[in-house]
Amino acid sequence: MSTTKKNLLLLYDHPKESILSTRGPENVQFDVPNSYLNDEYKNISVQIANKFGEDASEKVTVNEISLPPFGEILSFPRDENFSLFIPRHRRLAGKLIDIFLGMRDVDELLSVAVFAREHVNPLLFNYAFSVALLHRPDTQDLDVPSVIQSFPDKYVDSKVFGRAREIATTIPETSRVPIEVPKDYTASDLEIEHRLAYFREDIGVNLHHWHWHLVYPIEGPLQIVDKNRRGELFYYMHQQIIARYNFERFCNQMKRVERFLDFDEPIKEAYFPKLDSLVASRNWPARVANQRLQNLRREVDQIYLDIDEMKRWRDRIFDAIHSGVVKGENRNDIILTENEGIDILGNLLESTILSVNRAYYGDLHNMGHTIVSYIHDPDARHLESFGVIGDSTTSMRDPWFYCWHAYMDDIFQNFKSTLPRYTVEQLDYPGITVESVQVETEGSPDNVFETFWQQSDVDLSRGMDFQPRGAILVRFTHLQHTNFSYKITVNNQTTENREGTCRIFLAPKYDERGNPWLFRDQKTMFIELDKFKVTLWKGSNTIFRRSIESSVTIPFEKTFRNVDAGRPAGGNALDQFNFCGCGWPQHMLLPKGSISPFECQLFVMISDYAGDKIEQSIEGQCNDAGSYCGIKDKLYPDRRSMGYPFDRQPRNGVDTLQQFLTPNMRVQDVSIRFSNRTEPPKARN
Ligand code: CUO
Repeated sequence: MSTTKKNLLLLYDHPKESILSTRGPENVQFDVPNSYLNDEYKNISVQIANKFGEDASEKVTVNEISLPPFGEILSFPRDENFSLFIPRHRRLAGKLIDIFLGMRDVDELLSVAVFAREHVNPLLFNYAFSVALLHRPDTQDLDVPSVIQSFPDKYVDSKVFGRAREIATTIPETSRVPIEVPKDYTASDLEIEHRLAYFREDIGVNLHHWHWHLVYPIEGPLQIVDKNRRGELFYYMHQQIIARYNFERFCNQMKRVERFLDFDEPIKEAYFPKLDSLVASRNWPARVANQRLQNLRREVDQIYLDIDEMKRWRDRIFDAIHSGVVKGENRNDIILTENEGIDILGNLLESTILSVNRAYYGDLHNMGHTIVSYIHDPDARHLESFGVIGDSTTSMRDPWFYCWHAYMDDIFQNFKSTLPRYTVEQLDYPGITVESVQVETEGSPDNVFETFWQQSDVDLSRGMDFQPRGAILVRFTHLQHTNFSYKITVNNQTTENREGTCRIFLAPKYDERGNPWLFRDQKTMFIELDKFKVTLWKGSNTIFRRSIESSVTIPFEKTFRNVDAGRPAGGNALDQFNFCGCGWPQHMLLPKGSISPFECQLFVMISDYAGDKIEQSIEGQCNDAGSYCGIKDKLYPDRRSMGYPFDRQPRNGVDTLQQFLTPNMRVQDVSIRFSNRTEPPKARN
């Protein structure tokens, strides 16, 4: 990889500092054209460069090019908070992405990015630059740093930063010990919703959500927004988040999350994030319980939104679902078909620039995030910014996120209920029988999953500005499980070898009253654990699959990594490391379970590969976590509707999971046993 290319990644470090300061472990200094600097620095650039240059090991010359017009991008203040859910912000981001994508080569990109780095709001820069690096053909071999590296303040208790500054200035790097962040710092047990804080505030869960929205932008050049089945994936990925959240709630003796329903009712859920924004130099606003929505009149954000308008959008969307027809921009009818309808609906509800008629169906999902994020200051009279629910990098921390997305999911499920039921022929794989399913966890009885707490360290130093260099570690405590594997025996009674897709899901065995489920309720509780292709030889087959291979997750090291330490030098190991960052964190693959083992049902299905298959080569692509993230720049790797076979109402006569089964499916009772112990950090390799 060229040095220029690697230097692009240094622009992520110390986001508020001028580009003249040194950065990276090698203390690289950029030699920047004077015309690129802020007026304040132009006359003293030599002194500043010399001041930092004493420690610099390498100088990188940035070419002066004729810059494209930045226009209103520069009018967005550098110390404002930034959110993709706010139309003006996402419009500016779209323009900046366009500029970055338009640069002819990496040298030009570096040049324009250095200028932007110096003049553009750091959060806006970070988002647009990350989207550009993920999508430019010449930067595919770069590993976009996770957002926690640049903005740890979005993930770490604000109390930590005072201590971090003290350590950075007084304690030599070799003598530093990690700062421990307590597991429970945002609320007490008096707040019942706090039982779920370990899930909502998990770093990996939030980074997954941030990364998903980077890969699937709402706005920007069409070639990066218009991805294969992106509207459907918006539905499915968020549906799975709700299923996982509900599963965790059951494990904590709580009932399913109550979907948001009434725009006029007070919002019960409170949230006090205890985060400071280092960019805005303000704390993130909190929301007390029982606030009511109010119309937004925020000139500063150019948002004028009436609650009645949101109700009209909702009613039109329901009208479209019930009539099966969406009105296009020219009042033309667009049929919501069995297979593609969900994709149209996903883009329309979210909504993205792919919405078939944004003027009519509006911006329901994004504005839900926004209106609640400003509930404390709807007309900006207090000059306050938005709460964590208003930013895709932090929104999963807020309990109300799940109320809103349960509502979004309910709308999608409403549509799914109108679709034809799967027939036995669409589910069965004649001649293929799943004979047994077993979970093996080392040191445990068969069919028992094991969970516990684990500590892991993250380095904050690159996201901290105006202080001496050197790693500053914080130590988090998060959920973890013992690695396990599935052993599945399958009989192929046909006369030839066959191919299939093995689909593995997990759901609670009982509902919140302790009663067995009706299929129509249980089907939305299934969380996907894995999906992979299998070859079935004639006769008996035994399939082994390890939990770390899951098609849902990215490896543990991707979430808790130090980009420099432990990074392989090259070859296959580097390829493995360079998977894209989108994916559910491996440490959250399983729900927490409970001390007296939590009873679940593991569902395994082998579907006929002829109906699943997508013709494409995914060699060398990020394909680590295709189930929730797709495969970058490729078709979604499964032709069936996302969520198959649980995405439809069951055929007539099927009331229970047992009745739903065809011979190529099997259900195994399993349990998740939680041990309330805390393991020390895994040794870094
Ligand atoms: Cu991911 Cu609402 O879309 O947060």
